[in-house]
Amino acid sequence: MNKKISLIGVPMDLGQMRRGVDMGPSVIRYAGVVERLENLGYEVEDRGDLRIGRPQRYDVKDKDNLKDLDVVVEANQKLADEVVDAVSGGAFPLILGGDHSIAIGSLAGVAKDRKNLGVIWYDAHGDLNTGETSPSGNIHGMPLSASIGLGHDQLTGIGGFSPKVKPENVVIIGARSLDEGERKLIKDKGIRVYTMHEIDRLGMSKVMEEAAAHVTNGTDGVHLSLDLDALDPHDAPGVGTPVMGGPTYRETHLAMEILAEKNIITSAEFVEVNPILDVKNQTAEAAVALIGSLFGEKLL
Ligand code: EXY
Ligand code: MN
Ligand code: MN
Ligand code: MN
Repeated sequence: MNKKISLIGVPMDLGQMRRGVDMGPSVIRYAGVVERLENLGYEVEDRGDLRIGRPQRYDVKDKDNLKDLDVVVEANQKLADEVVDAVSGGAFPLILGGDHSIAIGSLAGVAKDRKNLGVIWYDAHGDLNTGETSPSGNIHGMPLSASIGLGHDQLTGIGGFSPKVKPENVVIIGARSLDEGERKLIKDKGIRVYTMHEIDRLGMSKVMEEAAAHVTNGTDGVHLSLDLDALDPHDAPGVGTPVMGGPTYRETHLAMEILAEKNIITSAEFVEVNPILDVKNQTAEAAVALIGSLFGEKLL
């Protein structure tokens, strides 16, 4: 693993309607992410938080069912530039959300130099809506579709090129809430999805072995996009869109350890931690423990 990490905070909460997820970077730092990584021997450059604009409050129907589109686009463009800068300095970009809409900017930055990027999308949701299919108009339900080149061109155009990722290089893990348009898209594009059914049936270990093989087949790097709402809400209550019946903290921890053993992840983000909805910062602490495992922490 690259021994130099650039930490980028993105205090964004405009991709969805529950305020508070903008404090995610702050509480993940408070839970000790920098110290945890330094104790593992990494050199961590904390670049601080990006500055995010204010909500626009227009009627979403006037804007192609995309809430706060312009501010979300502006923030993601900033993030893409920041990631490009971190990568050009030779660092592993570790991005802290913020809501999941920021994955558009992370992937735009990372994919600039990796034309065959693999992506692991660890999430209760598919995040494959567009303005046409979204039941909510919330852009945090759209970052994966935007990154494969679908949806509004202000979203797909972030970073100045599209698509960022090929659907065949993507694996979704932990899905248990998919909208009709998302299910259709998964079938049409042949996206590999390990729903909770496959996790229950095969076990997390086998799922991660298969997923790792899939995202490294012909790719030149792998981005991990980990939405804390993937975890069962008992283990990660501090998220805006919880869905019961998810992988446990233990299973997710194992998933991170398997990725660490395989040494395949070249960039990552941890998103959707909302301290207002959390219980004693438990979700931020889970995020930090998972980051520790992803970066090779071992008990013995
Ligand atoms: N599929 C629903 C929507 O598009 O509104 C819920 C999306 C939640 C997305 C969260 C962050 O992963
Ligand atoms: Mn998500
Ligand atoms: Mn989610
Ligand atoms: Mn463990």
